[in-house]
Amino acid sequence: MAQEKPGFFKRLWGELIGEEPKPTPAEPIPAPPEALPEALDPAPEPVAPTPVPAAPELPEAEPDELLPGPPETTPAYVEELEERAEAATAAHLAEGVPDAAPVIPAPATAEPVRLGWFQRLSTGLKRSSDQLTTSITGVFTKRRLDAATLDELEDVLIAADLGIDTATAITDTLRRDRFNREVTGDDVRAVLAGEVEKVLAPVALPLHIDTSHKPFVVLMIGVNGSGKTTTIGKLAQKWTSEGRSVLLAAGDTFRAAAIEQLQIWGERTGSPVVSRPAGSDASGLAFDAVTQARAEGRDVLIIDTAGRLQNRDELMNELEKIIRVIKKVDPTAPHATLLTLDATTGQNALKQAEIFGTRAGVTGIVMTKLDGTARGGILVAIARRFGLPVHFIGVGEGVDDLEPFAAADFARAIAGRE
Ligand SMILES: Nc1nc2c(ncn2[C@@H]2O[C@H](COP(=O)(O)OP(=O)(O)OP(=O)(O)O)[C@@H](O)[C@H]2O)c(=O)[nH]1
Ligand SMILES: [Mg+2]
Repeated sequence: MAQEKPGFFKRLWGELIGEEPKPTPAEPIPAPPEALPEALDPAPEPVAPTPVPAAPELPEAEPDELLPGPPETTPAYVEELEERAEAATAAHLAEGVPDAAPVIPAPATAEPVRLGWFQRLSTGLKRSSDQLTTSITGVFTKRRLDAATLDELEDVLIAADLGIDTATAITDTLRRDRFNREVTGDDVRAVLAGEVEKVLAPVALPLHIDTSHKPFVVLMIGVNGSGKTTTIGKLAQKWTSEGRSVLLAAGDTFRAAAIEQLQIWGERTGSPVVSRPAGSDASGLAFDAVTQARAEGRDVLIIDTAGRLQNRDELMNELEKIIRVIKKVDPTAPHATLLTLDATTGQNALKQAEIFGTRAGVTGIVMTKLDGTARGGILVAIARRFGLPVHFIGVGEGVDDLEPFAAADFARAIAGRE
């Protein structure tokens, strides 16, 4: 496997350790959809696009200004993100700015050699693990384990987004077993890997498709640019290649480019796409999609949604409405509500998991972009805090860059133990 493609472990590891982040090809933050009127009770009807209000005079945002900023976790960053989203909305409404063309990565088949899973994981996590292991080595070069060293280590682990509980568990284990003895960076990494695996093992659960539901309805949710649509493409590829019949629903009805983006994934994976013109009601689209998937006897329906910041109440209301309307066709649906979390977001991902979890009943997590971040440790903090199943991780933009989540691999990758 070591001779295969420098794979997931390598990429994940590379990101976890300390190299300069390579810029993730990012899309402009899309304008958030307007809250749509509750128009679907009892039966959903197509809803006319929301009238465009007179927009305030805002400077037209340059595409670059709309790119997600550096992954910071401060309230200022979140505020900035909101401001950008609002500016994008205003510019869109005021100028009728055409949607940016969706960034669709080239099919992964262009890649001549496919790397093994563990290699890809470790490469992806390299930045996170480099950062951690370099710091650990700095702390533990020829030192006896004393209270000051343990404090320093705790700081390193917290800075790596692992969360205070996990950081404390690691330092407690070392204090108990190794206090006043000489300890190497390797010893510490072994304890780190063990502790991380302990936290992640209970949440590393495959996404089971219950075939008694036809269709098994998957709703994809998350903040802007977190990887929802790309993950849908990857899942469609995976499930169609397993022989399942998949229908996709372009539930991000706000942007024409979002619909087009899903249609391209549909073509690429041989999955038909249910869509409506941009500006249509997302709930109505979801209703139609479930009805159509049921009539066609589809195995799986995957519904895309517009990106929304978790603190935008009206957008979270819209999400609740989509779920209510889906239940009108099948009261047991959605059968999986997957939250995509962008690993580069850092601590804000905790808030996203909390609020999307409460408002939309998240059943599982897909963590994306673990190939481009030094903040992979956040997955450990999320697992410990919420205990939500982690089904998959995204380690690239290609159609095959989605892997079932494996706790031991992730733990080895983040601790730099190849
Ligand atoms: N490196 C990397 N990039 C990814 C991954 N998943 C998604 N992306 C990229 O992230 C960007 C946003 O992905 P989308 O799938 O459009 O995200 P989204 O959540 O649908 O975005 P909105 O619909 O705008 O809310 C695209 O450039 C993707 O190619 C991943 O696992 N790794
Ligand atoms: Mg999308």
